Amino acid sequence: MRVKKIDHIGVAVKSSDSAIKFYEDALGLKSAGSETVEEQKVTTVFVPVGDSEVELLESTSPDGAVAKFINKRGEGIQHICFQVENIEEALKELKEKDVKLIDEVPRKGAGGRRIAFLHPKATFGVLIELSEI
Ligand code: CMX
Repeated sequence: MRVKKIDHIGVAVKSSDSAIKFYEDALGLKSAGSETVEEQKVTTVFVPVGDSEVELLESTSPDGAVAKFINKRGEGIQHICFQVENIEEALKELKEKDVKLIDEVPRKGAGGRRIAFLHPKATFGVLIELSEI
């Protein structure tokens, strides 16, 4: 598999409106609009930063993964996303290497991208997302 770059860093927030204000007013960045991904019970706001992005994540439901994360750990970095050349090939290779996967087949993420998560228990406590553009 080939990891091309850090695509984005996902940050779990209680209110994306408040968080956007900080990124725009304090840091001078510009958000690229929001999108709700119903399947993941989350509203995402991407904030481009150079060649990478910050993804603000607000849960749409108290039982969503992001709401559960905030309840347990508070707001903060929820995942790191690596952009890969070929997501099926990457998942196949990781499975062969016995890496615990959350998604054995890609699912649909924000922007219609194909994504898959690796389990944080297998990745030294960091939820890793793979994404293929
Ligand atoms: N980073 C690191 N560790 C995490 C974590 C995260 N984001 N989320 C959960 N964990 C840890 C928990 O702390 C817990 O550890 P302990 O057993 O030591 O207490 C363990 O993983 C299991 O967590 P849980 O709360 O008991 O179980 P969940 O039902 O919340 O499942 C997970 C956890 C990772 C499998 C689930 O959140 C998941 O499938 N995540 C992938 C999807 C996702 O996060 N989508 C949101 C992002 C949307 C996007 O970018 O498009």
